[in-house]
Amino acid sequence: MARQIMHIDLDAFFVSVEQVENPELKGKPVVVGGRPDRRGVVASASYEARAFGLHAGMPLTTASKLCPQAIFIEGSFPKYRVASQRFMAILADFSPYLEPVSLDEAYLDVTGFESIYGSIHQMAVAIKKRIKAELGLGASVGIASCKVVAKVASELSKPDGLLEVAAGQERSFLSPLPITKLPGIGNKTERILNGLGIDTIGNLSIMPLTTLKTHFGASGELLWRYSRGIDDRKVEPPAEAKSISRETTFGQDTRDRPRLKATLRYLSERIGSQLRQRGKQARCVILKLRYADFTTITRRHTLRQASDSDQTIFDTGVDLLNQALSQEKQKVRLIGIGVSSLTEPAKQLDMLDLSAPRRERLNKAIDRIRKKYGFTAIQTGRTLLLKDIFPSTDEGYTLHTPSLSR
Ligand code: TTP
Ligand code: MG
Repeated sequence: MARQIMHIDLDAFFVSVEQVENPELKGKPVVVGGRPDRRGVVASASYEARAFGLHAGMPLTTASKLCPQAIFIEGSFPKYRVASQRFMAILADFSPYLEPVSLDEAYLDVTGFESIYGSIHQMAVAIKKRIKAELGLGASVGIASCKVVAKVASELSKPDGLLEVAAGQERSFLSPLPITKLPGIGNKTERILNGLGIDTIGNLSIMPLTTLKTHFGASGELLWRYSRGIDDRKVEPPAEAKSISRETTFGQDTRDRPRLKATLRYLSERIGSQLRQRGKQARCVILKLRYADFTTITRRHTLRQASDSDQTIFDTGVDLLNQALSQEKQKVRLIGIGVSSLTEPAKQLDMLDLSAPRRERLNKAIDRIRKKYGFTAIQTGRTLLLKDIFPSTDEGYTLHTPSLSR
C-alpha cells in the first residue's frame, strides 16, 4: 500500500509570530531580520512584502529600497523557538511519526490514519485548525506518497494551503513545475541544468541517469529519482545535532581585536552553555570569518580532549582568529564559532590540566545563575564590551541576524 506523508510548513513564520503579538502588523508588508539601515538579510517577509519582490536572504538595504513602506523588525529568536515547540507539540498529538525539519516545518507519516479522521484531507484540515486556534498561525500542508512530493505540494499551496497529490500522479504533478521547485536545487545546480537546456522538472526526469551522474556525482541520482517523484526516505525522529554554531554580522566591518574577541567570547559562552545543557562535549572547534569582500573562511582545531568549557572554546577560537588575521589584511564582516565531533562527557579528566575540575564547577554555577536570571546576568569582563555594540535582553544580546545567530 502507498504511504501517506504530510509536509506541514508555517506561513511567513517569524513575521506571523510578530503579527500575533501585535495585530496592527497584520495585512501589511513586514520584514523580520533587522532595521533597514543595519546590515544583514531578510529572514522572513510577509506575503504583502513579497508582492514587492522581497524574499528571505535579500539584503535589508535592497528590501527597503524595493519597499520603503515595509515595517522592519529585529526579531527575537527565543520567541520563535517557543512558537516552534508549541507547533511541534500539536503535530505530535496527531501522529507519533513526526520528523521536525526546521523550526516551522515537519513531516508526519499518516499512513492508515484515515480510519480515525475520515480522510487524510480531513486530518490535515483538523491540524490547520488547531494551529490557527492555538497559535494564531497559518500553515500549509502537502499530502503525497513520499516526502519530496509532499514538500513540493505544501510549498505550491502557500499561503494557508492544502494540496493532496494522489498516488500514481506524482510524476505528472511535478512535471510542469520549474526545476527550482525541486528541493535541493540551488543556484549552482540550476545554472548547470539551464546550461543543459533543462528548465522544468519534467525535462529533468527524462535526462539519462548517466548524464546527471557525470554532472552532479552521487546527487545526480537523487535528482533523477526526485524528478520522477520517487523518494523512499522514511519519516524519522530527528537525529541528534552533530554540531552547534553561532555567528553574527557586525554593524560595521572591523579589525578591532578587543571587539572581535568580545564577540567571540559571547558566542563561545552560548555554545558552552548549550553543550552543557545537552550533556555533550566537543572535540573540534571551528572559527568562521567573513571578510569585507564576502570571502568566507573556516578554520578548525581538534582538541586533545573533548570539552564543554566556555574558556577552552574561546581560547581555541582566539588562536584560530589570530592565525587567520595574520594572513589577511581585510576587515571582518561576520564572525562565528562552532563545535563538532560531539561526544558524551569523558569520565576521566585530563590529568595534565589541573584547573579542569574547577572550571567545570564554575561553568555549572554560571549555568544555574543564567537559568534563573537570564543569560546576561553574569558576564565575563570581555563580553561586557558588547554592551555598547548590541542591545541586550534577558535572553542575551540581540544579534543583528537573529535567525542565524541562534
Ligand atoms: P521558511 O519556511 O523558509 O519561510 P517562511 O516561514 O518565512 O515563509 P513561507 O514558509 O510562508 O514561505 O522559513 C521559516 C523561518 O526560518 C522564517 O520565518 C525565518 C527563518 N529563515 C531565516 O532566518 N533565513 C532564511 O534564509 C530562511 C529561508 C528562513
Ligand atoms: Mg515557513
